[in-house]
Amino acid sequence: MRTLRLVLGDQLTRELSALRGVQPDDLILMAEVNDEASYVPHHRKKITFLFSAMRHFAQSLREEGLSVRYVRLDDPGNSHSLEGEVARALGDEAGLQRIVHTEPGEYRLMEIMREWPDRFDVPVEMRADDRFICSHERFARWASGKQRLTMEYFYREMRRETGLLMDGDQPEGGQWNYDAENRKALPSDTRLPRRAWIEPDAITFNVMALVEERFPDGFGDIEPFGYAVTREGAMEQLDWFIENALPDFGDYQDALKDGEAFLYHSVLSLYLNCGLLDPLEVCRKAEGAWQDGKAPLNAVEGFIRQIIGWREYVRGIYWHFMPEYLERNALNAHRPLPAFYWTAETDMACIADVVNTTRKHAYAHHIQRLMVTGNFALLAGIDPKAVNEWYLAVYADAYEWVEAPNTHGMALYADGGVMATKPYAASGAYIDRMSDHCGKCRYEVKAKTGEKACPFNYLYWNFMMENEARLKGNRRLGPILSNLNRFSDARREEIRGDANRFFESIGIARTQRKAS
Ligand code: FAD
Ligand code: DLZ
Repeated sequence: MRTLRLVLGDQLTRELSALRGVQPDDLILMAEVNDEASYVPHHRKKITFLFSAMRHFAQSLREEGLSVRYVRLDDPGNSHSLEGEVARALGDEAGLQRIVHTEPGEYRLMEIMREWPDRFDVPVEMRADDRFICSHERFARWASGKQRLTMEYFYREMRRETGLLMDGDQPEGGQWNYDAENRKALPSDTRLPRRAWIEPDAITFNVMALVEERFPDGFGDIEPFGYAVTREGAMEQLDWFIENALPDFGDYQDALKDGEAFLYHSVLSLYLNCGLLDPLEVCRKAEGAWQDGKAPLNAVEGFIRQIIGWREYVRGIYWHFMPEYLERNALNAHRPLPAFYWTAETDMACIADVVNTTRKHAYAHHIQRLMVTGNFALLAGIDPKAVNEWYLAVYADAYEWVEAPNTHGMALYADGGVMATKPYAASGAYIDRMSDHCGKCRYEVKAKTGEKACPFNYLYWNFMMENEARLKGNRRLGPILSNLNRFSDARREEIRGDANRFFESIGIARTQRKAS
């Protein structure tokens, strides 16, 4: 039966369920469309990366002798929606008798695709996305009847099921989790490994020109471009990481350093999320490095936990709780996103550094996302919808299934505690301990209030004051709220005054956090 097989931009693997059983006379459809390229104002490097990876993947399928209909963004006749392109392919190509595709990674597209059996005159088969270790059914089984969906327990089940770092039914080394060893600040004389970036080829240069022409005012630098856009390139990046950065990944996982975007992080999420790398193969390579004595257990366990633990868990949370999940706003946060999330024009050195990194690379590492821009948005009470849109737009690895639980749940606590047992709120002292930003900042991290004080300091207490009633039942915040309880009215007034003046100065005082 001649089949139309749709492959999305984040489904670039020959192992994709939609390609299983593909025949030479089938037609594989891939399409660059405005609906996908513009549903948030994507970073221009993200679009460049994905279009180039799509074009390379299409080329590899053709080299295999398969037939591919590849629609470019500037092709005349492009309908600019995935549904429109499926309809056009069915109209233009004779003899297509069914449609096969793999479920999408975002709820908004799932809603559209669920309607396809009624939209098209041929049968439509939507297959599960089995690039993940944990299926939707498996996650639902795990979650069923639990009061708290604790990542650590989910992770242990994934360890048992994959056999990764297992010695029989016990964890290698006797512990499941070595996080306590993984919280070191970076010594000032550290020589970071030099990344081996990949030179753009002709396909990537063409895409760069297209993106420049179509998105002239879009956010983010297109050049220099050094990301891999093929499976082979992504494998090289994986090998580089295992050899050069994995051994120190654990120790400095939480560190921040001014001007250094990557430290010992893998920079593999963009490849994992679009299909160029497979999560299990990545974990097995890391495990192999430990077995060969090339990387310590705290590093390898920490790295594997991010992938078979956090990555699988957030996907489970997303599909388990959508669509209601993103409607939640547990802390009733309504201030608009400050302009400096796009411009980097702020005197807060830590935020300027993360936004600059983001603009350059469409990348920031986890602690930058969580404890700098995420923490600021939490403390300042920024509307979760605006924050989610920003994170979904600016990172090359961002798709809603992974972005939303991390942002909405972990960083903003907007889900009311599904992901985190308490808000990840931190004052300037945390950033000072984990980074060298504060020494370069015009604000004083040791000052708690006043014009020179680090805004994270008074915003921290202002956040606790604004949410005192909402959070008072949270036992993990007990000591902090008891401390707040002892603040005099004058001290509270001073903090509130500093916070309001600061909100005024960055142009976000108009919409206040609404009373609970
Ligand atoms: P490493 O630090 O080297 O970690 C290894 C791998 O583990 C990553 O490649 C990634 O696949 C996985 N991983 C690590 N942490 C997480 C996590 N919390 N959730 C899911 N996977 C994880 N990750 C995305 O892939 N896409 C996003 O859109 C995204 N948005 C985020 C938004 C916020 C507010 C926060 C706090 C985190 C977000 N993350 C997101 C998770 C994490 O920050 C990135 O996966 C990580 O920074 C990617 O860089 P890396 O490949 O160097 O990761
Ligand atoms: C992110 C993205 C972009 C920028 N452009 C396209 C595109 O033109 N065509 C396409 O098939 N996919 C694109 N994507 C990825 C999709 O947005 C992604 O498949 C969905 O968000 C589901 O995860």
